[in-house]
Amino acid sequence: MGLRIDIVTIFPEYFESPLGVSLIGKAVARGDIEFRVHDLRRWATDVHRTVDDVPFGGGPGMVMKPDVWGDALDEVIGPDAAGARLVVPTPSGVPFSQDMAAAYAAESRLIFACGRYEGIDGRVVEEMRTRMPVDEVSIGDYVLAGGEVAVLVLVEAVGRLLPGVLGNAYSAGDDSFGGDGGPAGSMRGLLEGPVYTRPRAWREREVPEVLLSGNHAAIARWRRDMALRRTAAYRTDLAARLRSLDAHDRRVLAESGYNAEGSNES
Ligand code: JBE
Repeated sequence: MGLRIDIVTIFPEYFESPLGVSLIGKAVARGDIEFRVHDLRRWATDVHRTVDDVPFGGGPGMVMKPDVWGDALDEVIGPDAAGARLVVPTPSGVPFSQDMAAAYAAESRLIFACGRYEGIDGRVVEEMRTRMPVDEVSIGDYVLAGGEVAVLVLVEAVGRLLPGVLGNAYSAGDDSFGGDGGPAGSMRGLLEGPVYTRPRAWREREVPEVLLSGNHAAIARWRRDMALRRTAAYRTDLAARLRSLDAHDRRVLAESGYNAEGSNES
């Protein structure tokens, strides 16, 4: 049982503290996740430990060499690729999502390949796809210097969904994107609204009265309204995809300046 994660990178030291602390560190200590971090340069063949070369066709930057990556992945994967999935973070990948995090948390073996420079020679993914499922995934529309930070993002999103990782399993289900929201109505697809803790009054600001009322239905309704308002204001793309909205939901969205045509007048 548990999830085995291999990471291939030219910066193995990058992963030392993040994988050792907090929720992921505890999951490792418990044996729910096992990490193996591999230095790609181990598979370089020249004295300079070269892992990149100039791009065919010209252009800026360097491309990571297929021979080095191929040998690295062959050895890391081993003779039996069954049950393994290769994940390659790249800004040109499919957008990573909470649903993908949940699917990865149900896998037994993930191999992350961290590219640097302009990326990895395209034949590597082609070749590996003949042996196992390969996902090219993006964590967002911005360009990082390499896949290492993206892997940390993916690992944290997956790691917190592993059975037994979160102290309170229900709190994973209430999150923006992930949750089914429980019996008071689905929050799925909505951004979470604001949350509050003690003290009740802080710098003249009071916590919303409804949250102190003990009226659980009213609290659930208020939370959903705040979530609808935030989604309308910040994420018209998510608002457009909402299903099973009732008349009240629609009014809250409309009052927040959202209209079903997808523009936001506020
Ligand atoms: O999103 N990503 O996975 C990336 C990987 C490498 C560089 N930039 C990214 N955005």
